[in-house]
Amino acid sequence: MGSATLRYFCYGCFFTSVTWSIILFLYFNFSQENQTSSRNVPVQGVPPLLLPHRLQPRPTRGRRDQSLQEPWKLSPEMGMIFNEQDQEVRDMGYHRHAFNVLISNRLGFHRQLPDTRNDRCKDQVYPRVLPAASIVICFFNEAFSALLRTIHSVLDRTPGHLLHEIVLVDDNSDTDDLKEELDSYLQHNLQGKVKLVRNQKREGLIRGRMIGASHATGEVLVFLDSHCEVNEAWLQPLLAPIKENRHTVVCPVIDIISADTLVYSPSPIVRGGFNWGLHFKWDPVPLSELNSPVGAVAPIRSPTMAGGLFAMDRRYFNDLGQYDGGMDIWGGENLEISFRIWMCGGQLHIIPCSRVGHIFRKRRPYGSPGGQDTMAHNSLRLAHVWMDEYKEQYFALRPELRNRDYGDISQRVAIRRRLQCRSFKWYLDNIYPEMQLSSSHNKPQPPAFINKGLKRPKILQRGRLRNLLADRCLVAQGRPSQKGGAVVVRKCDSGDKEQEWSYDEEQELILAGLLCLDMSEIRSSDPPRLMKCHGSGGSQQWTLGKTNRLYQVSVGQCLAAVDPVSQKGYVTMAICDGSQAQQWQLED
Ligand code: LR7
Ligand code: MN
Repeated sequence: MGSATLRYFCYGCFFTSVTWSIILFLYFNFSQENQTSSRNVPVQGVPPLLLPHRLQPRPTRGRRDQSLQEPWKLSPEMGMIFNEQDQEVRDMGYHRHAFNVLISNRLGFHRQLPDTRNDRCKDQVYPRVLPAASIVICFFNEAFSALLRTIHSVLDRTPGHLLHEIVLVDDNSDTDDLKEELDSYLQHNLQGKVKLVRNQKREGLIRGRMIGASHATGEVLVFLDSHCEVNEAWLQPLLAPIKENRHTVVCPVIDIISADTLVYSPSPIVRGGFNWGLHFKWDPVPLSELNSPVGAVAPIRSPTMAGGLFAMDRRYFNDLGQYDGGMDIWGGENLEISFRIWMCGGQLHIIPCSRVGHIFRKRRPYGSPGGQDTMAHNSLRLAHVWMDEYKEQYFALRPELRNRDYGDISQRVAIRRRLQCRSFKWYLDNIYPEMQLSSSHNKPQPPAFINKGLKRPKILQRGRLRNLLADRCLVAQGRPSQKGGAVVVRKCDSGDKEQEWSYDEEQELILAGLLCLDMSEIRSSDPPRLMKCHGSGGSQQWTLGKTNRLYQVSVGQCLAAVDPVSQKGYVTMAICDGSQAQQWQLED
């Protein structure tokens, strides 16, 4: 940690006078990352361009056109490409950052956001006196405009007396604009409350956050990714429960900023879980948790956190053992800290009234310096320290990791002992009872229906699965009998038996009576495929919600059509957002 240099900057004065207002209209759809053309595709049923606009955000100095009800909406021109330079910004942006940097730059450092909170949140009253927060933001090669919008969103939407400071940790980025240009911007535009720490070598986000925390002096630490935007009154609801009980760790609801359009949209209220591949996933909130009369605003107990966005008493962060400094670059620390919080006497809550947007990218645009699989290394460490005999569930999925070296964990084991933490069994029984043991890969194991007396699960529904956006049906890319084969959307044909899915009481989706729609629990970013039905839920378990979404239980995501106009008809798993691309109808 001695390898960091620290600088202080000034902010203040004039940023408040500059309120960029993007008073433009919405509804556009951009070509996806893998396309290089500048084609803009109108979304079905969407109104045409209403206003001609300037593309650059414009300071309004408090003057806003009241006739525009929804000033956060984006102009269809926002993503258009007018010349070669635009094309280059967009293409390089996707290449380096995996999101649409052209739009991010055009948005500028300030923008208005839709208030995504439940209306009842607006009536909540919080104590005026709350512990002040140090906001810790680690970044590695972040897009300049996304980083600055993150910082300014905090400055713009946090009451001064609650904002102790912002601590930026540059994890040895090598992009030019994050050097002198960033120094100069911070120096000239931001006063007093922003600290910048520069790592002399790449540490990764886990040690990076520990370095940030060591420079922070506020009573509470709030961690954010470097491509976030905090929403209206986001901080008070996080600080209040910590003030009440400093062993409570809290997460905001993570709203979705689209990587392609930068449109900010609300997330449904979900909570954190994980699968035996040790990947984080989103789970529906059990009814028992939502039953309270204050359901829409009350904190929700969450077995795990996504990792990037949370608030925690600073002293408690230190007492609880910060993070595992033996973990590298990316991955695993989110489950590790979640298990540690619950098993060692704390609690982890999601706060529905606190909303922070995050740019969800389709891929991670960076690797680790030596090309190692840091997720596997970090997961091994957490399994060996925290999971007792249940680490076998992980090894059943990843047998090749059983004898892999994971470094020295003695200090972490000592922390577990010092804090007298409970067993992993206690955690599963009490905090995550929904977690099913023995996933599909825990073979040899006959399909569940064989154990249940040779009775095949009852078919509940049959028909074609039509995607509402693409208006096409889910089919096998090759033959429906081909194990491991991909699925795509093609023209619907009611006479075609190879398009027929059955949905049974085990929540399996079976194509043409042959194979089940299946997700890899090891590589949860892979698209779904067709596999032999194993009858033990998890990777083959899909819920068909009333909103027509196809939710995959093991990875906690929804099935989506990738690009409705492309003939390729690819589908993917994505964070559930209720969009049309994620709506499927099972019909005759
Ligand atoms: O070497 C690195 N050094 C860094 O400083 C690599 C990354 N970073 C920074 C990076 O610039 C970013 O600000 O660390 C932050 C997180 O990295 P991302 O944005 O690449 O991670 P992610 O959003 O893909 O992944 C999620 O899981 C991670 C597991 O290690 C972290 O916990 C991330 O913080 C976490 N992000 C969220 O929880 C946001 C919501 C996503 C969901 C679900
Ligand atoms: Mn992120």
